[in-house]
Amino acid sequence: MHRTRTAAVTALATALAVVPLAGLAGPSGAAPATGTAAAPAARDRTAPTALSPVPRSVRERPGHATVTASVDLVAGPHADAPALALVVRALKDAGARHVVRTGRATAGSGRLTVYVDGPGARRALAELGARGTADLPAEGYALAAGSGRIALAGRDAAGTYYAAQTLRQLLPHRSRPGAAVRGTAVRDWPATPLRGVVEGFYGTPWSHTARLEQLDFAARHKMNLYVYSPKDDAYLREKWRDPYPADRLARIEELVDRARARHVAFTYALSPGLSVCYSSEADVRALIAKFATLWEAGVRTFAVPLDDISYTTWNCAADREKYGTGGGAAGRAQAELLNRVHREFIARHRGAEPLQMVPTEYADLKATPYKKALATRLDRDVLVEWTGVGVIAPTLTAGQAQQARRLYGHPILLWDNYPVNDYVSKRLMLGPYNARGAGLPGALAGITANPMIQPTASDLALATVADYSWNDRGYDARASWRAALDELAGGDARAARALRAFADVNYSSAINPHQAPELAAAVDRFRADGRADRLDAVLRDLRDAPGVLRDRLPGHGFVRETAPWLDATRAWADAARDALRLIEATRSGDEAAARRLRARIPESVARARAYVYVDLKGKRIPVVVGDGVLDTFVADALAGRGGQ
Ligand code: LOG
Repeated sequence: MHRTRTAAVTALATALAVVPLAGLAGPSGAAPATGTAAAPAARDRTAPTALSPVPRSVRERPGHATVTASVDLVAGPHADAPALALVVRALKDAGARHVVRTGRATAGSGRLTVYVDGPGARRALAELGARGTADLPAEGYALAAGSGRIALAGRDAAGTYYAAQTLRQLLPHRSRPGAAVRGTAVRDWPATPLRGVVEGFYGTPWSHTARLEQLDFAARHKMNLYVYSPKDDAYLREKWRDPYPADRLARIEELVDRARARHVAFTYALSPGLSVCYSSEADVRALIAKFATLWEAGVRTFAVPLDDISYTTWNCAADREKYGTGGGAAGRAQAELLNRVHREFIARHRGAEPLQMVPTEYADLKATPYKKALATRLDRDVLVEWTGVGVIAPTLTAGQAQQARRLYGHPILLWDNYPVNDYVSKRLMLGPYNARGAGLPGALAGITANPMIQPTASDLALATVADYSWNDRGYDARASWRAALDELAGGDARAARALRAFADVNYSSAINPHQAPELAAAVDRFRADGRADRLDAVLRDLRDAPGVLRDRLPGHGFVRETAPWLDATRAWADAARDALRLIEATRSGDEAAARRLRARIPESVARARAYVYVDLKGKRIPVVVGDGVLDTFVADALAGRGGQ
């Protein structure tokens, strides 16, 4: 995971540069945003963004393709409609005025021709010296640019869509035609079939808008799964038998439609475990009936999570009589229920995806009667979710995933509890996905990440999960994280710097054990060289970061969601700057200044500790930032231990 930039990444940076052509710098500001509604307005950029996820292979090739005012689009008869829409938008964002769908390219027209799938794309790829899609894995794609044309082709519809997503990143943002894109050939495919997010935490569920935005975000990052499973939505747990009121169902329908248009499978997860009677025919019917209403709403992927329930006490006497007691009995009961859902619902609906389930034992690799019962009795096609060794697995390897596969006897869908913060809601987890070994995605049916209660703030970590899940071998946690900061900042360099300083003090978690790595390094440097001016500059930037973010990203979900942490960051940075002054005053023997600072610092600290996050139940939870670094620095200074 902690790899240096690979040759592929470096090659990429050069291959994707837009050819600088004299006099082409257009006026800024006119390009419409391609991102979500919440994304900050896109600005003109002459260089394309780095490709993320990093493709399997990117080659530079001779020639270039210029975005002309009018572009010919030659699409195969079955070309994916969302992919085509995305290609058109990306071309217009790059300065094209018209994109005209046509049967074949007109030789010598001087117009850029873009081929998407079909015989045209096949021929154009060959002419550009790129291989076709025949031997690519599912969702793979080939893309080539050069000699006045661009060709995209997918192994399947999703592959074409991902080719279009890559084209979107490859093209610059321009408000007028003329940008020239260097000759490039990309060949790419995912490391694991399912990649996405499981909204599976306790606490305030995401809003409807946040979910819609999440689906857009997923698509941009080549993720294809969203599991709808918030623990505090009563219709999914306590009231699992109850039908939805019309307005709620309409909202789910909207999510399903958005997901479909983004090649994301919307998974509806119903958790009956708090009250289900496994041997009750009525309960089996109720579960299937609820799924049937969701099928009508367009859902094609279903899950039955049975985590965080008791499997030693039954919900009805009939179960004890039928199954007996113990883990093996629970495994049998669950397998029977799920098999009925599988056989009587999933198998009878054409187009339904394999059922997913979360076992009650989901966080270890111990051989138990419960797992044995699932392995031997649960229908083969059902995917079993598993969190790794530990609910929050500090590390994960391909070997562990293979062992889980053997133990549960089913394909394993990783439910990774990162960056979820429901168990430490005082904390934001803004660091990258880490400590997951190379080769892990290939041993799994997929990777889903359980996010924070704060949806937009989760994007930093989720972008890195997406990068890892798509291409673990090309994954560089810090490079991926920096790309995520830039994306969240909407290409605004000042906002990106402020975001980085803020994310640094909200970095630590089970998978990133060191808090505030950049600030801690600055403090260490100061301890070594005594250069207070340098540390003060770092602390000043940290102090200003919340204001910069509020100014540069007004109304952005990120600044709304992180408000108490932003306030605490500013207050802690103030306290730390005073602590630094105290160290300096003491060193220079300025007793009066030292006394004044000593009196003032505890007040700043008290203020810094007073900012709270208010949870779903109204509980006020003081937030932490830079813990172990900022507080320690201040405490050391007060104790006279701060200097060299
Ligand atoms: C829950 C999950 C929760 C997470 C972290 C699973 C499968 N279930 O211990 O809803 O967000 O821990 O607190 C869980 O992880 N159980």
